[in-house]
Amino acid sequence: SNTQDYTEQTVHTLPLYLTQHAPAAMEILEAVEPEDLDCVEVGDGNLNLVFIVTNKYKPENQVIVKQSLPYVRCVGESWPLTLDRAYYEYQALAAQKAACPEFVPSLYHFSKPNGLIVMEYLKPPHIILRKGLIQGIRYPTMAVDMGTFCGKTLFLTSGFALSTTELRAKVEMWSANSEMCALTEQVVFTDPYMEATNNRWTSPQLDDEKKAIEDDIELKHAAAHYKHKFVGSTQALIHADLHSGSVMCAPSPQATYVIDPEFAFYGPMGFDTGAFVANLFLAYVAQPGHPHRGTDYAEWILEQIATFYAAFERQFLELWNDPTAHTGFVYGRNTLHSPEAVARAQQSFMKDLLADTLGFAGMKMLRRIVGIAHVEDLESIEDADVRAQCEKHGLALAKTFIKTAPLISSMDEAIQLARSFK
Ligand code: ADP
Ligand code: SR1
Ligand code: MG
Ligand code: MG
Ligand code: MG
Repeated sequence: SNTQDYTEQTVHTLPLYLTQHAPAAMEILEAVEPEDLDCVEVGDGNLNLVFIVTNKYKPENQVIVKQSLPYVRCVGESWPLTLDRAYYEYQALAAQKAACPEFVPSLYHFSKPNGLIVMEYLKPPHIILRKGLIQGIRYPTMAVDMGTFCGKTLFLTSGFALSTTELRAKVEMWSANSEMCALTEQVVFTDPYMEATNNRWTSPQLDDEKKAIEDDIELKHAAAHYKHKFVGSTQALIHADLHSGSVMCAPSPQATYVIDPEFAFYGPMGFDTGAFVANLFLAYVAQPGHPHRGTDYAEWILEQIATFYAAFERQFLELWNDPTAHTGFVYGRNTLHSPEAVARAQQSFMKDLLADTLGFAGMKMLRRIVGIAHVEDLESIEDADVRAQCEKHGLALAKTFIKTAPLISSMDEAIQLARSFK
């Protein structure tokens, strides 16, 4: 990507930038002059800058500005990364908003050369779901909302809704987000299975576990299968970073929003459903490190996994059964129309999708325990021995999912495995 026309924004430069280049954002802010605006930088993700911009005179008028840096924020300038990720994030937010408007923030401005997006500010009491889970908050509709989001976005961007020609055009466009895919290929599918300087784990408690991963041919064989599928499958426009840090929720009235789809591309549906359940399973295995929540909060998390997946399947099949939504070539209605044929197609497709979900979930759990980027659910456990116990539980579950996903017959069975591995 081209950094020639790029200016990294600061809290001091952003007011003038918005005044000169982002009229729609200024209209939302109801502001005219740079002096009307206050900015703070609040980014807590691994990659980018995020600013909250406020109209000083009408403090309820606020927007979010997200800007790509020409490198990976949590590593530094030694790991360059394309500014174009903002372009794919903007396009993915627009596509997800079209498929599922209720759970996606509104967009106000985009600059490709500056890698900069202005969008709706999700105000407090909205917080990042991961932080809510760490606080022990129970969200009444979050799991159903996320199932609905995945069901709509994955079905409606896939060959279930598109012709072969339409799908190929989308695949071509999204294939260019390859630098972001390459990052995932490295940090999720490769580095955790070998000696790599980026890897990190609770040491010495997990030293033997890490070595065992590198020596486990069956595990590495299965991991290679999922890497191949990640690279080769073009099922749907996937978010591709759908962890609990990419979801913002308010508790009551409950609201749910999905943010941060900068890794989006045409990939396997199970990578999104798998990422989401992986992060709930990680929150679950972390519970002994957060004892004041009590065991019933751990059970509540497991219930959310079941509720999410049931809502996802319900939404997906509802669209499949609707002739105005199922207009694409996959299991096309021209040849498969008898109730028996449809039932058979639905059963076999959903079985394969469950296996992908669990396999990718295992991959996403394992990388968060021995790879470069960890999760706060586990990192916030200060006692290293307690944390290592939780991480061992997570690794055992992850390895079982990676090696045996096609043999696990339901999400309830996967949840039962999580309970039994304690
Ligand atoms: P990164 O790509 O660096 O992970 P994110 O898009 O996840 O960046 O944003 C980082 C943080 O900024 C989020 O964890 C959240 O706290 C805050 N944030 C991002 N977008 C919004 C938004 N639309 N409304 C409110 N807060 C947001
Ligand atoms: C350098 S790895 C950083 C990670 O953070 C992003 O949100 C993705 O999950 C990526 O793998
Ligand atoms: Mg993020
Ligand atoms: Mg991101
Ligand atoms: Mg992840």
